[in-house]
Amino acid sequence: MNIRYIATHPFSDQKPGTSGLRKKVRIFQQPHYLENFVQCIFDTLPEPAQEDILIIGGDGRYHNRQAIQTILKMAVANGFRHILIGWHGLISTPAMSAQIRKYRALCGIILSASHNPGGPDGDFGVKFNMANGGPAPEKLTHAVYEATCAIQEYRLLECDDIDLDTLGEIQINEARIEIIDTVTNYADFMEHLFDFDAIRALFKSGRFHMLFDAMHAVTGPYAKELLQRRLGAAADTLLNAIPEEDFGGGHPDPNLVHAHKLVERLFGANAPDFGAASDGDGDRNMILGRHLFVTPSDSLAVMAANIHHLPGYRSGLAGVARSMPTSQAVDRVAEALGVECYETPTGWKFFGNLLDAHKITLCGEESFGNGSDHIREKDGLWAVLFWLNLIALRHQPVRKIMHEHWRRFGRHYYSRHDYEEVDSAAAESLMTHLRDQLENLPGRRFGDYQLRSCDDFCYTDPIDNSISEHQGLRFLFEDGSRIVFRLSGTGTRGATLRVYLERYEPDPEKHELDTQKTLNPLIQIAENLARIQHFTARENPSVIT
Ligand code: VG1
Ligand code: CO
Repeated sequence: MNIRYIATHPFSDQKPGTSGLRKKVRIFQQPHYLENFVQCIFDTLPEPAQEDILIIGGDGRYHNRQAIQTILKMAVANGFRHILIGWHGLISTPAMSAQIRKYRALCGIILSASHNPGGPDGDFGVKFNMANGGPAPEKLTHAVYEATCAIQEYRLLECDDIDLDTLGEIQINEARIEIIDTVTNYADFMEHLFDFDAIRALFKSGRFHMLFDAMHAVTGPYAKELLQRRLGAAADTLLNAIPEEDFGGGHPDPNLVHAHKLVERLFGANAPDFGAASDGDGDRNMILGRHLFVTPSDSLAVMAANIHHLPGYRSGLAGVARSMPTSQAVDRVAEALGVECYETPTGWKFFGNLLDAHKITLCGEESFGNGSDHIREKDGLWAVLFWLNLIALRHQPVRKIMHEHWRRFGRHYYSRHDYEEVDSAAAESLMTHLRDQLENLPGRRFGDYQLRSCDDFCYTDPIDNSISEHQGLRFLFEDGSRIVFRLSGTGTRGATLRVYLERYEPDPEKHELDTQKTLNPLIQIAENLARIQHFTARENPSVIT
């Protein structure tokens, strides 16, 4: 084998964030940059045995194909003998998780910066997932980071690029490379979880119209197979279903701001019954009813309350989990059902142990992520199918489902205010300013709100007892309202401050209020506590979801 040992030098900025390593494309295009990081992943994993499988794929963004060729050549040089690659280089993050589990692979590498924009001036990223199908735990990402600080050499096989567009097998020296159809695999898998007959009947009735916005990203082919071919949705159901390297110049983040064209259709005249969207790598979802936005936190709660109706989940819930900033709506459902509700730090990697130990069936994050024990990632299209199945079974529109839910459990008004690309030092100062006040604030009154407690969230994993500190500052009020502050770990420029606001409303007469208005007193308290305008020099958030 013609393996080259290439001398390199460490880059100081290869610390993985909330979900893999994310940087500007131009940073990844520097000589040795991608190679260093990938070599450090291989160096941190155990030496691959003959039968160990590696899976590679990405969300189709600019630089995806080239990175796959490089990683493939490095993988063979590092001893992998069986490598699976997504057809056309594409694998959504949830499909990757499903493939790792299906083929019992050792690990997977996903080329994606998720919901961040793509193209030559956009972002690129590398996520790596372990044998359970989930993101590498912190212990491993730390080890990879340490390796990146010392790396001197990486291994690369000298060979031609392979053809990513033809399904089938290729042999490179002793290594077997397979181009696989993850769309068919994933769709087959979904058929076991949901009642496809009921959903087909819903579409066939002719009285139900939906729109799905793939945002020019990876879920297009999956949505086409599932919604149109297998479930019979109308041809005009899919928007932006062809993956593009720059996501059509857009920002593939399924929220009220970036998916605004879809939102306008759902809030306009002759609105369809149901709308949904997913992000760059297909793990996020947004759910819309006619003239209604379902917050991801509410979506999680509705799922928890209804999951036992669905074929794949007849045995009900073992427990649930939510990331700390996610609203407490699901906590109320868990309480009513008598199951445990776990509160974890932000990022899907913290759900892995709970899922593997069968402590939870369902989990979610406020950031448009829901998922279950079917895989170890959040899953955008799974969430869409969940809602379709629910609508089909209950014969109710989204609005009715939500109203009944709120009547039973109360409503958690919820919003996240993001201040993007602010000065990093200023953002750190704001957090320090808040941290310095933590001790003195409990018991203090802010208008109608009395502060019960506040802390810097620290998580002890109940399965392996690992500790994760500084996961966000939370302020809890006597009536159950909350304000949470944290800095994003996925941005690629400056810092992003996230302010999470939540207020509980038990009174059904008050379940149709305007979210921002009803949260306004808390928004003012957040400003008082954190002096956001002073530190960020911004008058308003850049994104409100
Ligand atoms: C964000 C979200 C977090 C999510 C992460 C990865 O992280 O807040 O909930 O798990 O993105 O999602 P941060 O650190 O920027 O807040 V994805 O779809 O980008 O893999
Ligand atoms: Co994503």
